[in-house]
Amino acid sequence: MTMPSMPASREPLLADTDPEIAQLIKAEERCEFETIRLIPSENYASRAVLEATGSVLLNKYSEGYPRKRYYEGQRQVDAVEELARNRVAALFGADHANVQPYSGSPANLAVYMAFAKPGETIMGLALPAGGHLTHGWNVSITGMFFNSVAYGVRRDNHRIDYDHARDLARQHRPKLIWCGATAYPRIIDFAAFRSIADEVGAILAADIAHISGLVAAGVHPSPIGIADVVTSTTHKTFRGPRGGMIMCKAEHAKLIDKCVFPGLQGGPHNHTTAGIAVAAHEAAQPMFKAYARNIVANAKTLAEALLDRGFDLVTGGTDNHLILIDLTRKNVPGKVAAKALDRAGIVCNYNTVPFDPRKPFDPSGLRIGTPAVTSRGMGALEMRRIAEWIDRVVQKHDDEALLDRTATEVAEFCRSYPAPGIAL
Ligand code: DSN
Repeated sequence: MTMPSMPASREPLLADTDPEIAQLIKAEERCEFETIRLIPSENYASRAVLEATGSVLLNKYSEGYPRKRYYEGQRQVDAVEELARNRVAALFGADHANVQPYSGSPANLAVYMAFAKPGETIMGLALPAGGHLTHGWNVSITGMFFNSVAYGVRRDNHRIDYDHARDLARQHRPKLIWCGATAYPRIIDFAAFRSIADEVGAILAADIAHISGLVAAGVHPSPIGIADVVTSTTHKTFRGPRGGMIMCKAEHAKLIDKCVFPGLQGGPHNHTTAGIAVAAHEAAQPMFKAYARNIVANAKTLAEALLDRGFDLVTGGTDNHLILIDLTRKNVPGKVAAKALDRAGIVCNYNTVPFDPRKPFDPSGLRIGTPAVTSRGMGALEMRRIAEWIDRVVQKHDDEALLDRTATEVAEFCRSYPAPGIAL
């Protein structure tokens, strides 16, 4: 059957064409509005970012890079991508930015492709210590195709063990060293990793997916100018669309570009590129600096309020957007607590803690963070209230009536805080 063409203004809306999907999207909007979202890698993209990401740019194929494409009709797309990469490079002070990676994992794979051959040695922070899968963990392709050596955190304070990382580097002489984390609440000492990499002649890659918004705002030290290459997702503290980006020194620009396309990917997702451009523009505004400062201030207040309530925190607190709660002494498994909190309208994820005696699918910890709640304008008072709810739910995790009552209170509370991008 051929579809009759009609003016867009008369095309049926999603709710008419596919009510099932429309209803699910509405339900997700409501859920994101009426819950306290504490997953540290999540956020609320602005309406402007959503608009750019949901645009007709997704209709266009653009293999290649601005002014060097394999398809015609690129006037707009070239301009969009140039704006995106120039804004990202200017924001972070990088020589070069590539904004085409589909997300963080493909961005990291491009770095492997650029600097290491299969079978060669690479080094990264172990997953159970807070590292990312793609930093060489054994279940990831990066741990299968490369000889991966993992450094960890210290037993006494759960902070990155830079001395051990240096010893391992001396012993194994990796081609590539990753720094950066996915569940680490402290500042990362990029200069320490630079000195380790220099000692063994390795390329240093910093994955700042979790903290790129904080780095852009100057709230976390920047690895630009220290690491050879810096990767990030674009949807966490950076508050853009789901995507990836790579920044590097000028000397590596051509190689990185070649590894992203044609090395790993086909056509870039131009609608995402536009969303990244908008997010970079937003992140360059003074308001964003204040936002990033508030993320960290909120995390510190929330951490203190949890400590006051007898929670153990990995490393004893936080310097960034993220808190890792060790529930061992509370005698509640992380998964049980996360599920009870979800039921009560507080969304977080269960997580391993360093040297966790429990299994990854049933670990001892909870990972929480403040980027999304800070996007809603919540501050110190609200963080204390959230700590009170967490405490209550963890203590009485099997009290169904209490969980329901808390969910109602949380939904009522959330109504006072507008969520970027959501108009109910
Ligand atoms: N899934 C992301 C996170 O939650 O940290 C990392 O890839």
